[in-house]
Amino acid sequence: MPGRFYTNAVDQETCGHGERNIKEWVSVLLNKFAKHKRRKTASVLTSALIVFTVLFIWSVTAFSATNVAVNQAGGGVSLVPSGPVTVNSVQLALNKQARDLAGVVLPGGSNVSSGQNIYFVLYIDNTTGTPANDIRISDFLNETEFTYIPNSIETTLVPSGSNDAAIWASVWTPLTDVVGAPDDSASITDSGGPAGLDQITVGAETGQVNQVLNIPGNVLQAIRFRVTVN
Ligand SMILES: [Ca+2]
Repeated sequence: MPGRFYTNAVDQETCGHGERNIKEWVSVLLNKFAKHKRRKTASVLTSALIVFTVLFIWSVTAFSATNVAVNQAGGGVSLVPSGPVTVNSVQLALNKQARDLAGVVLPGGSNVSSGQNIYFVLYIDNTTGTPANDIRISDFLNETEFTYIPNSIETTLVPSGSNDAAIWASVWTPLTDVVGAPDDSASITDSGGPAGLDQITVGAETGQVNQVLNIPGNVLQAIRFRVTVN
């Protein structure tokens, strides 16, 4: 069951803004270059562009950053330089489980019977104190082995670190199969091949866009749906 998961959407968005700013910055530089090329500053600007590009590449691949503000205020005001501020990036894991109808987790390799209904559960535990914004999940059901049971998608929110039993015992909210940002945060469609619904997406996944999924800090969010074993 391949799944696709974006854990650092905030970082991606930030990088996107950075790229846009850089394009504008480069555009400004190129305009300046055009105006001043007769002054033989080409080599200087070219060097500046190369240096800036190198600095940008380094900045977006880093997973943490530390910065310190230093007092240069003057004007009779005396400030104390700040302590170091470090921003860390944390990779969050996407977990997938199969469970029987009582919620018992089925270990890998478990035997199931034709006609038996089981659950699949997808969950992300945001172990940080910061919201994980714009989470996107794409998961394909193996149609040769399972048939999706319509209108069975549900979701729940529990405290970070909740165990399997606590996740199952929580209150589950139904989500519709329907796609669309005005609807809710999950959907399922037929991706082709055998007839039947098989492509589950959660959040604003490209090509099957639902409501944006933001998981609050210190919260585990789970999605579950039921299938019949073929
Ligand atoms: Ca829906």
